[in-house]
Amino acid sequence: DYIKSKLLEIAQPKSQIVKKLVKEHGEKVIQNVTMGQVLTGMKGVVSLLTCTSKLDPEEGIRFRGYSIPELKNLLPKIHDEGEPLPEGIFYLMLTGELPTPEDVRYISEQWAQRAQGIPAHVYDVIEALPKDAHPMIQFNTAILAMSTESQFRKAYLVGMDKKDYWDPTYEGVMDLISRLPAIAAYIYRRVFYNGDHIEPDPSLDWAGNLAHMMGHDSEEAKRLMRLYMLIHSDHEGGNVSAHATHLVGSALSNPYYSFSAGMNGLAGPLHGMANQDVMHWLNKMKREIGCEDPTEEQIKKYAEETLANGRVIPGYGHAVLRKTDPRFTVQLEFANKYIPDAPYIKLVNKIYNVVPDVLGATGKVKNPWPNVDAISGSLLTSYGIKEFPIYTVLFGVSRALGVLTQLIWDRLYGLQIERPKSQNLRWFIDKAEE
Ligand code: FCX
Repeated sequence: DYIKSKLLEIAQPKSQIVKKLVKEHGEKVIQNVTMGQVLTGMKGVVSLLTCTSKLDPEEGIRFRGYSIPELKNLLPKIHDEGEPLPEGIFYLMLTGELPTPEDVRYISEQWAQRAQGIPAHVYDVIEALPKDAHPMIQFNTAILAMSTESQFRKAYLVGMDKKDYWDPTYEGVMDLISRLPAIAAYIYRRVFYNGDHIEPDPSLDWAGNLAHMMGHDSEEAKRLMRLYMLIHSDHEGGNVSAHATHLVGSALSNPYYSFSAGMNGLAGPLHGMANQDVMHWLNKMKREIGCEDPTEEQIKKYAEETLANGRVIPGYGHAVLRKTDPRFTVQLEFANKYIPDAPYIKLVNKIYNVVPDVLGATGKVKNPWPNVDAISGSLLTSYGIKEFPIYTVLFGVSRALGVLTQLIWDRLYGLQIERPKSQNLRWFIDKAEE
């Protein structure tokens, strides 16, 4: 695997730098932390080393220095008009370098081959769950069930030098990522299409195959899936799914355990589940107002009622971003280009005209702008993927690319177990009085 030798070459000097920083600058104070930050979710506290992507509050995400619009031009595609292949962003996050079309093809082939190794018991475990168990329960159970395959644990038991941890981690990550589309599609067809499953097409790319196995075989649906898989792949290190994966991984838990932890976090309504909740919110609004095409005035009233009832407006707000999420913008551009008249897209536009003012008027919401989830479900629905409960699973398939790449780097850097300090309430009260 030439990617492995390349990765080791790139990583060796970097892991030396990390060791040197710890040794020679370990005492350097890098930040003051306030009581407010600790008691409101540690926002802004620099406490993680993440190399795959970086989030700027104003500009949004950059993957290894490249913004989404830049990557749309720079990453290899199947069709000139189409979207970049997620294999390319994986390569970029892994190596820090832009891939050639050959690199992307190599990863596509690797994943298609590795995907064939899903053990039979994984499907048995899924089948043992009730059909109406939320797809995220089924997805996560399947991920855990696959940890029987972990090369890391086997190598660890045999006895492995610390500096080699990254190698079985890489193998596990490649296997895991390769198998997620088939598992997601299996759950989708099980729950919504009576278990009428579709075989993978090994000639297709990773995201195209996911659309194919879900039964959405048009080139348009594949194109959307490539975009979706690209933009959800990473959001630096502190978001719940990335941080949970990293934290659990710091105990040397194998990639399956670590990723499963991240996916449990993604299933929360303030994180990845928001993409499904947006659709519930929209549809409830249409039902309550009693029409398919509510006016902006009606939407405003409904949004105000949501807040008055002590609920959040899903798809809006962000812990770091302070502007419209570029992941929202790129999806809106896609929708405006290909399906401008789709009723759900019209509704998304209207909500965008109204909700930021409603949230701004509360005086407490730090970011009244839409995030990635405000439109992703409407786009999927408009392309025929109408089963909302699968949306967070799709988010999870994509998120694997970033958080698992970072897990490999955690090993390459030789990062230690994570163990921050906690204090009881008395300690905080005493601090306040100091
Ligand atoms: N609707 C209503 N209230 C909101 C809100 C929203 N969309 N966004 C923030 N607020 C409220 C918070 O609940 C908090 O209220 P409190 O003081 O009574 O506890 C207050 O405004 C300040 O919160 P703020 O600092 O702006 O936001 P946080 O960093 O605490 O939370 C999230 C960020 C994303 C969790 C929050 O904006 C939210 O709940 N949004 C709706 C759910 C959502 O869309 N999540 C997906 C986010 C993301 F893109 C993803 O992970 O997929």
